Amino acid sequence: MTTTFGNPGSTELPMLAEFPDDFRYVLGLQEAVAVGMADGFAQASGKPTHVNLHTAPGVGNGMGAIFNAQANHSPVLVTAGQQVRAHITMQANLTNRDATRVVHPFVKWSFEPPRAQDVPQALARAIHTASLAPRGPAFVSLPMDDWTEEADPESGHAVERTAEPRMGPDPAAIETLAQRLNAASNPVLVAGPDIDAAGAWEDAVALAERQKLPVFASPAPGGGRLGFPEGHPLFQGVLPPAIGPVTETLRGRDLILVIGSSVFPYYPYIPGPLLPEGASLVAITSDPDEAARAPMGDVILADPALALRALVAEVGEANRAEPEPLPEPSAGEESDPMTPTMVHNTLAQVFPEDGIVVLESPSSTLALRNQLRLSRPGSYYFGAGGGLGFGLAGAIGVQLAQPDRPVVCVLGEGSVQYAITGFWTAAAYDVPVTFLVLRNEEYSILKWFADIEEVKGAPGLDLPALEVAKVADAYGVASRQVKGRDELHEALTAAIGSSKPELVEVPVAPGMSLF
Ligand SMILES: Cc1ncc(C[n+]2csc(CCOP(=O)(O)OP(=O)(O)O)c2C)c(N)n1
Repeated sequence: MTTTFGNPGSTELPMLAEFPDDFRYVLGLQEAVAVGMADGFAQASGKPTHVNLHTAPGVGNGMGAIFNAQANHSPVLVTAGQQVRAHITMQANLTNRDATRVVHPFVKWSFEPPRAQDVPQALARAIHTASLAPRGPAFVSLPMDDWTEEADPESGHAVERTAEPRMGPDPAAIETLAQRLNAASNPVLVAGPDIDAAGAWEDAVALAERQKLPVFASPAPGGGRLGFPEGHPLFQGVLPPAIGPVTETLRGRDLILVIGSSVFPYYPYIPGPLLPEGASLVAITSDPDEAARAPMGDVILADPALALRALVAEVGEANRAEPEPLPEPSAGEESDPMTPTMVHNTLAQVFPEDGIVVLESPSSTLALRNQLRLSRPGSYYFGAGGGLGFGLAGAIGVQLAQPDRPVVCVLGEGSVQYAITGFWTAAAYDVPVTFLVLRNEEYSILKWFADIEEVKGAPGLDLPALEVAKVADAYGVASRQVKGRDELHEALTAAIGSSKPELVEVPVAPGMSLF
């Protein structure tokens, strides 16, 4: 861990004193951005990542992003400065009162060391906690006078130990599952985000091909990463996110195998039976909480990669008919302004083989997935928690962790606002993300939800004249406003090829785009 994201205050300065030359500090101008960058970096590097926040108000600003990091299963070590120990009991100014309680529901562990000498061990424990399944943020509050104390000479043991995170499945459970798969007449695989995090793409493909399984991606709102190549002939699309429609989509299946996903990240509430008639469900997850809270189905608790490898070794070649592949994506009708579908179709034409998408354009999520059909591991990051702000900030972290792969961050102009100061960090640190902003002058997805929820007359859903390109320019990110397919094609090609962060803003027709 040699990269620290953060926003400093007086309570953090002692920690940053004599900052080592072989570490790098990446400044976020607001804590939600610092945490979002750390989240993206942690996911794209696969390594625990440090973010340092300013005592109570800084932690408060970061909370939405800590919530997102938890939903993303992102191994983030969150530290925050604290008043000097002699000041805490009298609650002097800037004391982080109940420091460990505030973040509690959004982290796996929150702690303030009882003695200065315990700081190294507390940090080591937090890093291991964040890195073990299910991965997620851990928090340590650090009184600012601890940094001048001598560490316990024995603390090196705590810091140097390793904890191998992968747990294998029960072989008997895998054998039973293999028998169920072999015996099923119409099984299906639902691939979730933790397949990507576990590095298990090839294993998921091997299982699907061997068993001729049609594959769906787990529902988009909670599917922060892709668990299966979306251009593969067995890929059948993204499951809808609500109870009734999931069951409708899976009707006729007798065995539903879910790997690396909660069952399921439902939203909105559209009731219905949890399973189609005659179907049973088995989920494989490394998260005991996901295992416990699933409303139906059996669970095997294990690392998705190890479980998939064990299963592939156990199942036979199936003799089933392969499903029809999805039809080729169509760009749809020309219009002025363009549809989001046409925008993503244009992006697909210029999108590099090794490109990465970080997505936060709520009303065009499914259109982007369908048009790009990303088919390489580690190519897609989406805020699984649903809190806006992950996209812009996370993209900067992803690009810093993957400097050799071009990152395209696709944003709605509303979503941009939750992490807008991230533009400064991208410019100041020369992080060459391409930002593509879809400008529809409204919160399109909320209008769509209003229809579903039969809400009429809700205020606050329009965004007239929100000048993202001009604001990004002011932060130092070179920006262009383009219109139509040719201009967009040309601007995206230039921005993706550039070694600097650049932004392309394009007006789009409002409304939900599903394809
Ligand atoms: C932190 C946070 N606040 C509010 C919301 C509610 N919300 C969900 S989508 C959305 C609108 C996003 O607008 P925009 O990025 O322009 O995308 P569009 O819906 O137009 O595609 C809002 C406000 C949220 N998800 N997260």
